[in-house]
Amino acid sequence: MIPLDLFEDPPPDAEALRVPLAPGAVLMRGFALEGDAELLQAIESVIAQAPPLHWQTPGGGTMSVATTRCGPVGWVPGGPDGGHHYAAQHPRTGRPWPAMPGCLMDFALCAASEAGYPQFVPDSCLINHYAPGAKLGLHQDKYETDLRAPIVSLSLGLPAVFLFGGFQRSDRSDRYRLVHGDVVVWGGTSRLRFHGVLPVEDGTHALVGRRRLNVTFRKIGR
Ligand code: MD3
Ligand code: FE
Repeated sequence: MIPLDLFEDPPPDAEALRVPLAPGAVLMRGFALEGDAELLQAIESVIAQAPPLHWQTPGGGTMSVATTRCGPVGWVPGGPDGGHHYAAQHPRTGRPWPAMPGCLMDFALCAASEAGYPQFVPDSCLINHYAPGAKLGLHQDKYETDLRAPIVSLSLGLPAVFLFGGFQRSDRSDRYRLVHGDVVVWGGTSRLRFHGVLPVEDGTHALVGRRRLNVTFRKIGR
């Protein structure tokens, strides 16, 4: 008899799945795989109540990424110099932003703890919807009041190439491929680095379909 376990995958090596990107920033490959269906269902419930919108950029353009959000603090894209601005309601439905589903909050707390930020409690959750071809230009996220709080990001669906630049727009960028289930926690000095996403290649993901979803959990603190 050949022992059956010869045919099983080797146990995933947690250290190999944990990739330090910069001081304070860690990529946890596949961290969200186990609960992906439940997370997706929670995201779908937010999208159903508050459909993603193509917000205006400060330069008068329209973002190719469509964004919606949930949680108590209503920050949305398109503020001055590429940041975010406050919107109390969804501009089309006129309703306040949906509450953050419990499983999304639990996930954010768990990911932050795992990355070394056990105190983190998000008050805002931004959901970016990428159709094939959608991209996000290089920008900084600096509208949160407490820049010591990290940002937790969750990627689902189609893969994307993430650009991780320096502290100046003109600095060269490192590239990382983010795939379904990858989680990155951005803390420390990495919080103020420029970053963006290259146009998403066309394809279909078995669970999520023809799109990429990126969810960021933030502590805006206002
Ligand atoms: C690095 N979203 O919503 S998530 C954004 O894939 C945003 O949709 C991207 O950038 C996306 O603002 C990237 C990862 C991320 C989020 C915030 C960061 C990386 C970051 C803040 C500082 C440094
Ligand atoms: Fe960003």
